Amino acid sequence: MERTLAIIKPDAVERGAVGAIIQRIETDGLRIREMRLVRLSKEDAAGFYAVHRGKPFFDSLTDFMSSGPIVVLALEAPDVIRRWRRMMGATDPAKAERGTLRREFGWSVETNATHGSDAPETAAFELDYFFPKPEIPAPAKA
Ligand code: 3AN
Repeated sequence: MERTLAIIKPDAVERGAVGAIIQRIETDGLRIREMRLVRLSKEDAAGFYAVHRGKPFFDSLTDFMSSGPIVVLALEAPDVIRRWRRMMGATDPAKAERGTLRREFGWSVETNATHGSDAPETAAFELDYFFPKPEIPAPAKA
């Protein structure tokens, strides 16, 4: 069993696509283990996208990711990292295959509706960034 961090980005939340995207997740058999609506500060976005610091699109990307609420989810399923990325499609919605979320809900290479971790190491970092510990603690021993 594997976990990944999925984000419904500000453009998709603004467009009212949260329900449609979550329905796709459930229909595809991915389990939602955690889910929250959050609003990132620019600093939060910079921390999350630290691997992209120094790239030409970093400033604009962190502006965009802090421009409105996002939905963060911990998804669980066998091979979920690859499966969720396949559901999202290519980074550029214009190049994403028909039927993928970015093709359907994305607008540009930056405002591309969804995010998904790209490897087990990044999934571990990204899941911990938003869900550092279980929100509801395990029950105390009786
Ligand atoms: P992916 O999300 O498909 O793994 P990455 O990791 O290359 O793509 O990029 C992370 C995010 O940075 C993308 N989801 C997109 O929002 C933004 N991004 C990537 N490349 C560009 C670009 N050339 N111009 C603007 N934003 C970009």
